[in-house]
Amino acid sequence: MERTLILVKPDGVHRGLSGEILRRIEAKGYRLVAVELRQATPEILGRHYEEHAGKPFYEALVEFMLSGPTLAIVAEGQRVVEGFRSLAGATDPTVAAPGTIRGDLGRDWGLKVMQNLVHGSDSLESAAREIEIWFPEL
Ligand code: YYY
Ligand code: MG
Repeated sequence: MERTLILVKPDGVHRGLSGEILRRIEAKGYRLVAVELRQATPEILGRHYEEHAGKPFYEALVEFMLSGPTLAIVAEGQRVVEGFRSLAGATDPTVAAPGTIRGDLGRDWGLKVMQNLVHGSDSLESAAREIEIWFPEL
């Protein structure tokens, strides 16, 4: 069965939205395989965001992701990779469609990096790679 890696980023945990985000994943019908509150490390983030290394927002992104705990989730279901990206909405929360996690719960805070509450793997290959990073035991 298809699996994806979802993160409730430090802004979502700090704002008390972990439960609301888990509720939306479950209400959609996906199964929770693993849920763990974790403090990310530079090592984990270097691997997780390797595709963004060198981009203008990279340092701010890593700093933000180190700023507090992250809720790491593995969810399972048919087409869950695509399905969770759809639930999450567009990267920029200002333009993410209402009804999505980012569109309903996120906004621009005028910071160097977009704080957009969640991460979701963007392909089957990314999902396998990211699940191995966050949950090597799975
Ligand atoms: O997959 P997704 O999270 O929607 O976006 P990515 O293009 O993978 O970027 C990762 C992360 O970096 C994004 O969630 C916010 C931040 N970011 C940014 O702050 N500014 C950009 N122009 C692009 C991405
Ligand atoms: Mg991405």
